[in-house]
Amino acid sequence: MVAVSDTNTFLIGDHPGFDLARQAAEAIRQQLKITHHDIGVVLGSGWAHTIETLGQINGKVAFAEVPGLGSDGVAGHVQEVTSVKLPDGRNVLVFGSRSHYYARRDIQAVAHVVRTIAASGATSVVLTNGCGGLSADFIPGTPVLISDHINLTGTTPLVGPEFVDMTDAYSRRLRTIAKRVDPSLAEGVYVQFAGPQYETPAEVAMAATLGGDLVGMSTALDTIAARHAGLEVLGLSLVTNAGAGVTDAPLSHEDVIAAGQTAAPRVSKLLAEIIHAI
Ligand code: 8IG
Repeated sequence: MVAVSDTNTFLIGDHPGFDLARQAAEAIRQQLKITHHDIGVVLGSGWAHTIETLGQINGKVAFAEVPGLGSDGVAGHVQEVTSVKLPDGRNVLVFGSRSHYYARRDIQAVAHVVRTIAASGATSVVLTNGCGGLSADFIPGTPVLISDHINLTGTTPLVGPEFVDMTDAYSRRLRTIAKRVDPSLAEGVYVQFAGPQYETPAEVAMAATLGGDLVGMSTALDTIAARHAGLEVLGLSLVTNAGAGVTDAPLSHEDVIAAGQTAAPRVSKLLAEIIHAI
């Protein structure tokens, strides 16, 4: 077990899971010799190539070295944490992938990533994902700013009377900064299903009827945990496929990875510019 140093006063509270997050942050601190990170980033499908454009790499830690970080075994998910120094000197803690609820139905493992980011000292987190698009305008390769979410997973990382306000869950302040960086950036409501199966066309139609623009398997639960941990959230989706039934094409994970690779240069630049501006 890793001792938590007296100087680590981040992520105050006694929620189950905060202790493990403080231990994880301490392990990262000791491995990297970086005492404080300012911003967290979680890279979803299609966003893995961003790290090189962000800044200068301080160091990397394998998930296996960090208490509570498991592997979900999905192709394209990078199992390491990278610390990057921005040109202005701030440190960014970048998770190469996240723990998905579909991996083990372990909701506390899902929340552990953003809690670790909060325990590292960060006050904001940029959550990225690959997702399905519900409108014909959102063709594969389109980045979309998340304006709000609908959580259809039937679960939450919170336990007990933790009445977290979700009114401004996707920070208006951070969205304004992102749109200043790229005024053409679309905004949309992200609908999370538990997965791992993709939706039926009827479920995609339902999500659109409910007011959704995007369908995915990660970010609503991450955002709930992040808001609870006191983080300001910016959500960025990369549409990697049309939602089931939006076009005639069947969905395949290989196509999702290919769409991510095609869009990589543009979204890497976009994400780096947004993080520099935060
Ligand atoms: I990448 O079409 C990706 N993730 N639920 N639906 C859901 N998650 C996704 C999809 C999709 N594409």
